[in-house]
Amino acid sequence: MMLSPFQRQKEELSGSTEFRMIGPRSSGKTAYLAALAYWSQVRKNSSIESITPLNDATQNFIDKAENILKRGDRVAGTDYTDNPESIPEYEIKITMNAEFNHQEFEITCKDFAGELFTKLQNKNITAIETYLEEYAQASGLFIMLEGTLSTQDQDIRYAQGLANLESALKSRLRSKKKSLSNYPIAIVWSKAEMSGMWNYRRRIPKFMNKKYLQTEQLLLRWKREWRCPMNYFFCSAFGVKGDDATPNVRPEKRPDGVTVGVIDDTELWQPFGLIAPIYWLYTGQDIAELRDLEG
Ligand SMILES: Nc1nc2c(ncn2[C@@H]2O[C@H](COP(=O)(O)OP(=O)(O)OP(=O)(O)O)[C@@H](O)[C@H]2O)c(=O)[nH]1
Ligand SMILES: [Mg+2]
Repeated sequence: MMLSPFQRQKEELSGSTEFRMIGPRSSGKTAYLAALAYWSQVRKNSSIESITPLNDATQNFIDKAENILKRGDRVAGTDYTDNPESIPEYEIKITMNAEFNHQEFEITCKDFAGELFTKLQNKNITAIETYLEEYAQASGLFIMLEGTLSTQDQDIRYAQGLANLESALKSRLRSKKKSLSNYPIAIVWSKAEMSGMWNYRRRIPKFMNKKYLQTEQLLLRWKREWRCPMNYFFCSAFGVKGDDATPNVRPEKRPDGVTVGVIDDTELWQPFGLIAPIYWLYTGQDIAELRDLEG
């Protein structure tokens, strides 16, 4: 039987995967990557044994991540550029723990600005041609959506942006003769430690149906039409404090007056659901345990 790269057997797990992320402004993309890159240096008993940066850009990013995650600094919004080729590519080697037979795999991704999603929502497609090209070349897509602001308005804007993304990507994949059904898409809802999400962490379809109906319907149509692997995840870069499920977050006012969240108690920092979507994008395997684990 021929296996697509997406359906690797556990024993065959080696090599690399290159995915691209997209998500609205402030959905938590940079914080997610920072937590992913830095977590294994803090705690050794997660699903990850080690994370190794494979280039200088990744090492620099990890050094910055340390300030956010150890000192509770604010995450800076990512600046938009017209030329995604100028954005550093993060290359990370992930080594899983003994329970996962110390499996190793490499991922490559870039931290794009949320402004890109705004342009998609406004159907400003010509401005983002080079980005779309990168998405079409990648082996999978990581869509990050913030789950805490579940207004009808936000739901509609997500659905609009995703509808425009779907049609723009479809034509590019087709013109590259790439099969739509071989393009896995992970939908990752961020900030899942917050009330309104935490209780749904094992019932994500229910969460989407209740709080993001338009988005859910759009994604179901997308999956049906492409016949592609699509899976939903919850994650939190900040996590909860201890066992009482209190979100480990403190509101802080930025100089411009906007209130943002920073990690409250960095000693108790314990993110969750970071690896599950990447592991799935790479192997096609959805491991329940990884969804719950910090790493
Ligand atoms: N509560 C909570 N807040 C988070 C989490 N991750 C990120 N944030 C906050 O969400 C805000 C935006 O996070 P970023 O990581 O900068 O979001 P982004 O998607 O990179 O945003 P752009 O670069 O503007 O596209 C910041 O105030 C973060 O502190 C999380 O897991 N939980
Ligand atoms: Mg960012």
